[in-house]
Amino acid sequence: MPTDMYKTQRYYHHKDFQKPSHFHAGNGVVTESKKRGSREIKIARKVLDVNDAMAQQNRDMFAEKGVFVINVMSSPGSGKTAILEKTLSHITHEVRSAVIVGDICTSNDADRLSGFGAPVVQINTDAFGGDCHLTAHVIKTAAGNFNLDEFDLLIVENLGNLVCPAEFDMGENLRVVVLSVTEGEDKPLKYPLMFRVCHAALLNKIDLLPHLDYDRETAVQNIRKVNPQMPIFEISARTEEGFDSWIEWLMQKLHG
Ligand SMILES: Nc1nc2c(ncn2[C@@H]2O[C@H](COP(=O)(O)OP(=O)(O)O)[C@@H](O)[C@H]2O)c(=O)[nH]1
Ligand SMILES: [Mg+2]
Repeated sequence: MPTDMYKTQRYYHHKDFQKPSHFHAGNGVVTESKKRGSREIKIARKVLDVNDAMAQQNRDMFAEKGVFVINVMSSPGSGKTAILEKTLSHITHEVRSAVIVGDICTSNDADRLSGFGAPVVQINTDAFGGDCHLTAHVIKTAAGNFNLDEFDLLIVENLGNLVCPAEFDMGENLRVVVLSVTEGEDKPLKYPLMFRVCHAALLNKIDLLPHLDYDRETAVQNIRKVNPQMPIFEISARTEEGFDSWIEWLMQKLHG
């Protein structure tokens, strides 16, 4: 796992500088929250280092239990939940799966993802300050709702955001970014860290292409500029076009 990637390439998270409640990942380790200038960077580094340590604990725990963890990230509305609905319907007959889904408010996504043969835990970050990403600490707590011995795959739908979730390792094995064709071709260049830390990109909503002024080649090239080797799957969660390749790749990663 390229955990050092997080240390060298991430940006410092805006709310870590401003809001004491955002230090939940620090679990009491961080005591100063309102410093200015370079001191702030020191504090943020400490928070991120604490998160990395907890992520490693999660990784060890998941490995011991034989659970493969994927972290699905994107901006709001690009189709994470829709893709996971279809993905679960393809795999749960053969892969014992569980889901953790994060949102600031509501259990809408948990409701949508229930009924596909995988138990779902919804996290609402509103309860601890409205954080715009999940952390290793939160995942550890949420995973405590499952008997991990009973599962082979844990899917995490992160909060809708192309920035902050990329900075927080949670101990996952695989990170997947979803980019829908309605978002424009330039997003990989605008939010490069997300595309750098992920292992695959899903270009979703290709059923809409006939209605859009969207340059597929440019979108793929922009992803390649940031992450030359990354597999890119062009899919539609509506029609399931492209799902065979995506599911096959996911199963290879799971069993490989
Ligand atoms: N046409 C089309 N709509 C989609 C597709 N995937 C998702 N949507 C729609 O996009 C909206 C946002 O999807 P959702 O799964 O909630 O996105 P999330 O916020 O990333 O979880 C919903 O209205 C979905 O029905 C797709 O492949 N094609
Ligand atoms: Mg969703």
